[in-house]
Amino acid sequence: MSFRALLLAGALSGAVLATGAHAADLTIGFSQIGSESGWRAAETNVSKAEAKQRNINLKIADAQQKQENQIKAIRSFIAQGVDAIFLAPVVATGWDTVLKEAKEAEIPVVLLDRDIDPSGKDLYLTAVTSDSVHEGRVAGEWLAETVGDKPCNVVELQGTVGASVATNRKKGFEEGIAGHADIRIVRTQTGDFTRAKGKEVMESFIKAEGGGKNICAVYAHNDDMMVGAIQALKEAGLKPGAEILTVSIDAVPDIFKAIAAGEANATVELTPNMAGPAFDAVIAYKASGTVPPKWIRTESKLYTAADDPQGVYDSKKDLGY
Ligand code: GZL
Repeated sequence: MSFRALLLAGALSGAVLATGAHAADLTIGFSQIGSESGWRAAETNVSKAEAKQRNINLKIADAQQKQENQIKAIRSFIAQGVDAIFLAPVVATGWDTVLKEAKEAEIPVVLLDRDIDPSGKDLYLTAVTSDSVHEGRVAGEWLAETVGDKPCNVVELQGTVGASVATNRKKGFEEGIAGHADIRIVRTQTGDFTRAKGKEVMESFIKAEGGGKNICAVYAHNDDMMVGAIQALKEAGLKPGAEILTVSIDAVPDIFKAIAAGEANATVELTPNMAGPAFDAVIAYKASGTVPPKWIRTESKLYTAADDPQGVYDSKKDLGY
């Protein structure tokens, strides 16, 4: 029985609340998007490790990137009477009804790695995410600094349509290249954050852009789509990382392997450990009513070939990506 269920059953006196919830009594339901990318797999693996460290009973539901599966999972967690719900929202809209049900059941919700529309601000306790506009801006500024005043046609692989991070990374990148009129996004399409789709869309960009000779740079909203794009570029006889610049986001091991091989140029790091800060916020909230800030922001860092890519690859390769 979860801590909350025991409480409801009256089996726990107010004294426990005064002394605070013990993490070991907490059961948390995590509505995870899926396993669409190496970063997502790492987030899931790190969440399990962080829960184990805190003796938290973590129940993870994989939605295979479908919002309706996430909504079903949230309803199931509510019916089970979990102590808190983690939600990595695949898209930013369509959550009000089910999050209102969680609120009515007095089950706190924490968003992980993506946001929901501001109208839902009162429906969750806190959001543990990066600043995805900033990530896009860092990527755009790196490209602007790298190409200087030369003209540069960019093709963009967007993340999942409607995902907060896709909207924001696009916005940030455009801010980063603003003021450089000769850097232009000439093609943009979603690759849904996956390697396979990233490769497929890149193949279509190559065909549409004169066999690729008009392409100066590729910007991908995550490294997995970039790894797919690199494969497509190489199969077309092109030289990613050399004649075609690449910049993407996540800092997964395989992008460092590509940078070390001279086949990619830059990535912006996103920590897979969103669950650790989320667990700590829930424990403090349950134990002493401490209300966390509405946004717990994780850091971002640009990596290029100057940052020992092989060493970074070696340090990341066993972290569950
Ligand atoms: C970003 C996260 C994104 C990753 C992708 O916070 O939501 O989802 O960048 C993943 O790899 O699919």
